[in-house]
Amino acid sequence: TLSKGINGLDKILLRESRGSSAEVYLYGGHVTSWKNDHAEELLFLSSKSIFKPPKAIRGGIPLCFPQFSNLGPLESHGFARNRIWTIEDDPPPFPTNNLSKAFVDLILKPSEEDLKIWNHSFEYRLRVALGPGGDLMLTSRIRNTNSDGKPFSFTFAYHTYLSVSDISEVRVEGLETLDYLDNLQNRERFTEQGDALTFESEVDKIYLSTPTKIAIIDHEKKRTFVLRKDGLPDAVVWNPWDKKAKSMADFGDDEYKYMLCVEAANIEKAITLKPGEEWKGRLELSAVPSSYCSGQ
Ligand code: TA6
Repeated sequence: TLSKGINGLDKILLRESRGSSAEVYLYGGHVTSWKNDHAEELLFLSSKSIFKPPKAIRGGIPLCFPQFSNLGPLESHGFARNRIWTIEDDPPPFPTNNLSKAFVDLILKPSEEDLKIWNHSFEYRLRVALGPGGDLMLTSRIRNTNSDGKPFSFTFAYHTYLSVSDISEVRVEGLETLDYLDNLQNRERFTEQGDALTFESEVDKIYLSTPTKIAIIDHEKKRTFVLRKDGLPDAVVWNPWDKKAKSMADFGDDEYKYMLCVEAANIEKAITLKPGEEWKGRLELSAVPSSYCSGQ
């Protein structure tokens, strides 16, 4: 259902038969809420997010396209998250294993303005769906529609803000021993240590060639987020911690304690599409009770 959200911005509510739900703003094609069938909010959304274009919504799942961070000439994280998307009622069908009935298809094409800052035409189709068990599934299909024969390259991330009960009680499994670029050390390349990630200070790492599955364990809530990805070889882990949190106007000073960004991404090797070619990147999030015993 389409309704007016914060500041009169259009949003869509998806509801799955067992009661799980999701909310997507047309502004940014931005998922701002994902709730399980006990109506527990699973994504972090800052209480200070201003919901006013052109500033991106702070939290949920910002779409970073056509450029991750400052890896290129565009504004940080590109412009897809700063644009008004439209609903596409009958998108070209695409092979998908999602049996979901609760979904919405959005599309973004460049405006005349956009073509001035990034001189390529594209069609970016986003499907947001709730699976039968309340899983949240995002599929991005990006097609090069240049009529001048020019290929284009882009980097991409689902900049997902997960809601956690206490960052100091969170572990991440699946990124051990991998190489990463450390954004806090001039993006130099390091190798991760051998056991699960824990958090006690600012972290901003781009892990390379990561597995398709990453687990984020919230000890206090006895809940494990399982992040599955396809077409997205890299993963960013980010928590601003206290100092950086204070420097962000649209982020509460202590909100770093209740969020962790784990971002399915394609960063190290940009994707190149010739005219007519399409890229697909899928993210699937589930939240399962974890019989989590500390230390195991
Ligand atoms: O994904 C991590 C990151 O690149 C951090 O370096 C930080 O800048 C974060 O994204 C948030 O960026 P934003 O433009 O949304 O404030």
